[in-house]
This record gives sequence, C-alpha cells and structure tokens, in this order.
Amino acid sequence: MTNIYSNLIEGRWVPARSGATFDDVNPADTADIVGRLPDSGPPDVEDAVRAAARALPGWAATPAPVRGRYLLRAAHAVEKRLEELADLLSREEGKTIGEARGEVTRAVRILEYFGGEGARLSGRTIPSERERVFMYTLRQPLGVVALVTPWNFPIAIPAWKTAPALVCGNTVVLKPAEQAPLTALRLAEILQETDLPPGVLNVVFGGGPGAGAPLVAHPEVRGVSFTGSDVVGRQVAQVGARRLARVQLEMGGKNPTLVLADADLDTAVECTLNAAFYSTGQRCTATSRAIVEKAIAPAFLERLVARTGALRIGDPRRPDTQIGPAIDAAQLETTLRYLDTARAEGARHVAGGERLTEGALARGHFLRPAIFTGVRPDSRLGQEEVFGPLLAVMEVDGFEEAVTVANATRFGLSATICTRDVSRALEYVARAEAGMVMVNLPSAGVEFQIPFGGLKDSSSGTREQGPAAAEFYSETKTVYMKY
Ligand code: UN1
Repeated sequence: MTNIYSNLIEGRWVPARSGATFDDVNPADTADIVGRLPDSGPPDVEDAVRAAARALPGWAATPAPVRGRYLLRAAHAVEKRLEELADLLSREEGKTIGEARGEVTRAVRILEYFGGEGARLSGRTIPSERERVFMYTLRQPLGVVALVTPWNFPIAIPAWKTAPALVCGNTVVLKPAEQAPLTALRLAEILQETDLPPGVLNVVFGGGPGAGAPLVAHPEVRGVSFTGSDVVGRQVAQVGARRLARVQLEMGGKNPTLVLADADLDTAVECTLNAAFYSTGQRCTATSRAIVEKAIAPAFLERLVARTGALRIGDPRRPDTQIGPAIDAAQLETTLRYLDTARAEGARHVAGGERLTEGALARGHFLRPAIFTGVRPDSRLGQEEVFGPLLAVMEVDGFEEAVTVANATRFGLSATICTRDVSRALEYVARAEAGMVMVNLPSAGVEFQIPFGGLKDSSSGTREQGPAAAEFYSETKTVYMKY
C-alpha cells in the first residue's frame, strides 16, 4: 500500500482540488514508491496564497524573537527524528545515508541559527544633519513569499529559505520539487506541530508548469526565492519583473577546481573526487572542471582515476556506499548524452561512464563516475552544466592560464584552488569570477552561517544564508523624528 500525502493549506492537510496525484519514486529502486502526493494546480495555489495573505497581519505583528522560538522548537524536533528523516531523504533522493544525515543536521543548524536571528533582526541609527532629528531604520516583512526548491537538497534548501522567511515575519507558500517532496513535507509537518498559526506556512506539491508557474505569477506574492535550473530561473525573473516582485535566483554552475603544481596531491585529489562525484555530481556547487598545471597533471590524474575506479556505487542506504543513483531516468540520460558529446568533441575518456545494471541495481539509475581529459575550454563539455558525475580535465601551462580558463564560462557559483602558496591563493580569491572561493577545500559543501550565492549567470538577487538572508526577506523602513 502506497501512503497518500496532502498539501498543507491554512493548517489543514488537504488533497489537490482536482484529486490528481503523482508518485515519489526511489531512484535506487524504481519499484519502491515512497509516497503519493497531490499534483496541485492553480486552484490549490490560489487557496494557499489566500491563506498566507490572511495569516500575514498576525504573523508580521508577532515579535521577531517569538517568531524565532517556533524555529528553535522545530530544530529540536528535527534533531530528535534525524535517523528517520535521513533514511527518508536517502530513499527518495538517492544521496548516501551519511550525506543524508549531514543534510538533516544542516537543517537543524539552519533552524537554530535563524531561530536565534529573531532577537537580532536589527535596524540602524544614523546621525541627522539637523538638530533634534532622530533617524533610524527598521526591518519589516515583505509579505507573502513563494519558495520554489529543488530535489537535490530536499530538506536543507526548504529549511534555508523557510526559516529566514518566517523569522522576518513573512508568510510562506513552499513548492518543493516533485522528485523528492516528502522530506520537505516532514519539515513542514514539524514546523506546523510547533503550533505555528494556520496559514503562516503552506505547502503545495506538484510540477513546475502546474503549481510552480501560477505560484510565481500570483499577484499577491511579493517575493520569490527559487533554486533550480537557469532556464526556469530566467522565466521566474521575467514573470516577477512584470509586477516588480522581488526575486532571488540560485541556478547553475560550471565550477572549477584549479590544481597548481605545488598543491598537496592528496588534498587536490580528495577535493576533486568529493566535489565532482559525491551526491552523484548533483550539486550546483559540484566541480565539473579540473584545471590542472601540466607539471602535476600525470600524478594527479593517475591517482584520481584510481580513486574513482574504487568508489563503491550502489544502494545509498547501505552504510558503505559512496555514490548513489541519478535522481531519475531523464537525469541519467542527460549525463549519458554528454558522454557522447565529449567523445564527439575529441575529448579522451579515461575513466568510468558505465551503467551499473547487475542484480538489484538494474532497477535504479546507476552510473560509474566518468572522467575526460583533453577537454577544450570552449567545447560543450567545457561550458555546459551536466548535473551528473562527469568531470572534464583541462591541462594548463601555469597560474595565468588556469585563471583565464577558470573564468571563461558564463557561470560563476563556486571555485576551488589547491595550492600551498598563500599569495597565489589570495590572488585567485581576488580574480576568480565566482561568488564563493574555496582554498584547499571542495567547491561543494557549504555552511549555513555565511552568505551563499554566485556571480554571472549563476545567481541573481541578494545572497542566501547567514545574516545576508534577511536582506531578501525584509524591507527597510526609514524613520525621521523631530523632537
Ligand atoms: C552545498 O554545496 O553544500 O542546489 C550546497 C544546490 C545548491 C546548494 C549546494 N543550491 O546544489
């Protein structure tokens, strides 16, 4: 028997008005239906936005420290259920159980952090040019906000958008991705069980065209925070711009890992392996280009190929598995197509790329991570985001060429440099066209208390996470007082 789940609208769990549903499928075993969820449409979105609008005055008037305490209660509840939530996350998304535990823990920390922010949402006092005039700023909520989240971090991203939205006094309609919706549902359930007033948090499940599009286009939605593909992100920006809604976009990447000749080889290999292949390469912060100085390239490649060949691929809920499946057949197909593209472009295939179909693996979307060398910086594999375990290696003559190649894409999310030379590292920090730069650390795997976001085509709008998050989720009001 497949469990049937509902939307959360005004504190009640309700099916889609049309009665339509879709299935949440385990990507490691497509015979396992994790749950059945409402396939929402415009009438459900309408109900959710109206509920959020009705709840807004009361929530906005609730003192921010009190709003924060709901998040702290939710943090404790999520932590108590860590094992159950991690297992669900791994089952519906396919990342390994260890990564899933890490992600649920990250959600706990995010809820704690923004819970504490309730008491710190301060404005500023600024001196006036005039006598006996007092000037200050204060923060007020934006209004009803729409949060559209991807499948690859099914609890961390809903948490890192919902928590700052709520603590800043907004009411929320969350639309999680169809491929991994149940972890977000559990998060919403836990938040609702803290006695959040009805309508403060609403969740509608469904697809982009059916549920996401009418939500983003709704005239009462004042802000949209979206994480996903850059094709959809651009549509969201255009729809938002028409009514001057505030829009925050986190989209793709073609993130480089630069390996300089003086790098510690172990560090460079482990950073690259982790960032390129863990989470099956399905992170917007994943490394998809290794830009390696010629002097170290043979040693680096030999070790990277060996480590890649030894990766344990399989059921992500087994404790010793290192790489799980692609999220669905379409994502696997995309990666397979890029293998063909890379070959057609003349790149050299040096590792992986085989589908794994033995025994129970036949019912999942498994692929051995692949490495190509001799990839031209201007080729499709050098430029386009794959969102799978596929690494392009490019050899360069020195630091200058490494920086030029690293910057030569339209994306600019995160970037890593592996070197023991602090001056080189700092020079790269200055010149990298990326919103986040890591030195001797993987390009993926971020913390919650520092801003997250990219440059160029990777992001738009103010930063997520840390104190920067409040910039998106609140308006500044300026006050002048003569006394
Ligand atoms: C991480 O690297 O820890 O969708 C987070 C994504 C990003 C989050 C990456 N927005 O992959």
